[in-house]
Amino acid sequence: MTQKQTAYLRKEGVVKYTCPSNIAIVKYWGKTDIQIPLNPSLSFSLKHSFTQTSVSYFFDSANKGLRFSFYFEQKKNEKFEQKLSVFFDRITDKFSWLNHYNLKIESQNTFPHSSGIASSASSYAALALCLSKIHQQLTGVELSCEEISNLARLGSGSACRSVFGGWNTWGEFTQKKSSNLHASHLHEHLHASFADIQDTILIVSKDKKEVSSTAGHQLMENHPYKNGRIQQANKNLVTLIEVLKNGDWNGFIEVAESEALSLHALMMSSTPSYTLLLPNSIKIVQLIREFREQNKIPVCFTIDAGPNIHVLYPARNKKEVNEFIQNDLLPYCDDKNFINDELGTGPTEIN
Ligand code: 2P0
Repeated sequence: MTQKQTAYLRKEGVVKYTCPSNIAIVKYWGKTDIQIPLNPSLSFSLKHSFTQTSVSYFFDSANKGLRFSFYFEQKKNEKFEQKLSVFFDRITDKFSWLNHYNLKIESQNTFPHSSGIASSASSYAALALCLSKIHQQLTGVELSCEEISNLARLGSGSACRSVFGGWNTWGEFTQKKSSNLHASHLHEHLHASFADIQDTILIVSKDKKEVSSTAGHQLMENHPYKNGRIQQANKNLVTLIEVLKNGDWNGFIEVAESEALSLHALMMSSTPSYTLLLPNSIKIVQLIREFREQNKIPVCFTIDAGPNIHVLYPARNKKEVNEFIQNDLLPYCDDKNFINDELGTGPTEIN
């Protein structure tokens, strides 16, 4: 046994975290190197849509490299184990104890698969939190939230924003200290109507999408609108931060809807081009705009990389918007499926 191995503080243990997904208003789309974003993004963390992950670890003197197994909803998931191998390869230089311990990772989500909620964001962030905690238990070294966010980014870009609750930026831009390596919590005093923002996710389709986000990011590399997109996101981000401070819902609506439709326009103009929106997605977009115009209620949409629509509104308008959703929008959803969510406070360690 080497000196390094005997230095670890524990032989075994188990850690458990819940971690929310997040929804971006200014979208991350395109990357260089290992999850370095082409443009800065801004999201808020959800409350009810989260992943719960536990990692059990035990020291094995016979180990000569990483050994782990992954179970999703109690079933062994070899496909995700392969993805996780790539992640672990990226982090074993920082966490050398990974070569000496066996890990059993067990994960489950509170939201259904392909529901328009980014499961990679909450999964990798939850795992990063668990690994950081184990690191602390074995070495005595506690990582900062930024370091944990950096770790989550190496699993999935958007995951770095799930390590914090509330509103978060990720990616460098001119007017604020924000890093490409990790997310940063927006510490500015935000208007109360954005501190209780509601997000009702309308499930237009549960089918697995034809083009993954990772493939979509790659198509930005030679995209004809790449530079224009980078400029647009930077401008929208600066505007959005002001809007959030001032409680300017009209400004918010303009940025949120422009970002959502621009994201899908980038997909439609990639080579090869593709569409993830469905006819019912567009119908819902039109109905939200009509309802807003007629009722002067601040309600708008954002869309992730899929056909499902996130309906955003302040808590004070919950009653009218929920009635509108029930009566006018659910008929365009798959089996009238939807998920009510809202801004949340971030991850929790389960003892
Ligand atoms: C976002 N999305 O900002 C954007 C908007 C989807 C649309 O980040 O390859 O799962 O793991 O870094 O983070 C989805 O992409 O991709 C995403 P990887 P990720 O939330």
